[in-house]
Amino acid sequence: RNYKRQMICRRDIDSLNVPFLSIYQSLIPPEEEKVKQKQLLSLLEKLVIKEWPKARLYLYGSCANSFGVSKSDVDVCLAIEEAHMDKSKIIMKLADILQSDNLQDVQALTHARVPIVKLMDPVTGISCDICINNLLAVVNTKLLWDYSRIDARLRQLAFIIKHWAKSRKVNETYHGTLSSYAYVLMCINFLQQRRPAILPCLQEMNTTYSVTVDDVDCAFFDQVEKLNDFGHCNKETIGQLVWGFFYYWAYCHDYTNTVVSVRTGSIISKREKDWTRRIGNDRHLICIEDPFEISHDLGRVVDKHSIKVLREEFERAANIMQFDPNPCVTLFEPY
Ligand code: 3AT
Ligand code: MG
Repeated sequence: RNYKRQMICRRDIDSLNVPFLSIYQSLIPPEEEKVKQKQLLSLLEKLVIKEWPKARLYLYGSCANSFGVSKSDVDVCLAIEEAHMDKSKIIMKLADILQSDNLQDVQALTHARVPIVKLMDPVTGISCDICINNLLAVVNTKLLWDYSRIDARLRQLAFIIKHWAKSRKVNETYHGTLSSYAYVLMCINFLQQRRPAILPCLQEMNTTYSVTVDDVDCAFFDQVEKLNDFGHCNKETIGQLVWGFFYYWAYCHDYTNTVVSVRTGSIISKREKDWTRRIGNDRHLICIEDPFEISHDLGRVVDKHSIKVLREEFERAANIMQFDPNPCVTLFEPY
């Protein structure tokens, strides 16, 4: 590993820009998908408001944070003040309301960790999950969306990393690997760390957007149209960044002592968060701090076995980026 720590990027790295960008282009959802999502959302709004006039629906997750590939499921949050009703009652009621319309496969999953209603809209062919009052996810969706508008390289990098993670089956939280949300945060932090930086730290700038959700203060700078030349001094290309990302996670990241923190735009120590030992099921083997719920480690799903799998995949990817004659194919070979 010491030898590899000094690895310099291959000389023909920029020959990978065109193929990486064409993979990125091929993953972007076509405009008609957005139109269909809006259509489905207005249908759902119409049905929900009949029952709960003050309720509101929000899109969140990859259909709204700009990191969604074509044909992703749509994540919807129902914001509702029904103090007397618990979440599973609302879920059952909501499923009833939707069932009676033309929607298909409506299922109420009341016992899931996050209770949801699942459904399929036969008109648009879109599958959709609706959760209740998960407003922190709506706010973290906005943060990701705002970051994506600062420098085009974030979206390119995150699409490539998510595509790699899905192909290599390391994007499965139920098997102890990381969520898409965690990978996007890793990409944002990686670009905050470049010198010169490609992304700023929006939560450390003056506040232009602020909400309090579930007692958590969420505040950041959101006038990102003023930042669209932020990364211009850094000329790194997508090939170099993909190489750098995998090289960092394979050979440079200090898994024992550090935490990736988008909130501070830096790498912070596990000690200051008291994440140095296992508490309950939180093992903290790879630490990615949630930008708002800062006691929340998105790496907590990772266990003794899956950390090994994950690190071997980072090393495999780094070695392919360095030595393989055709990285744009080999990187994504199905596991
Ligand atoms: P896919 O394209 O569907 O893979 P996604 O962006 O929809 O990616 P996830 O399915 O991982 O991402 O999660 C959906 C959203 O839920 C993303 C984020 O706003 C929120 N979210 C996910 N995991 C967490 C978490 N552990 N803490 C807080 N919010 C989360
Ligand atoms: Mg999703």
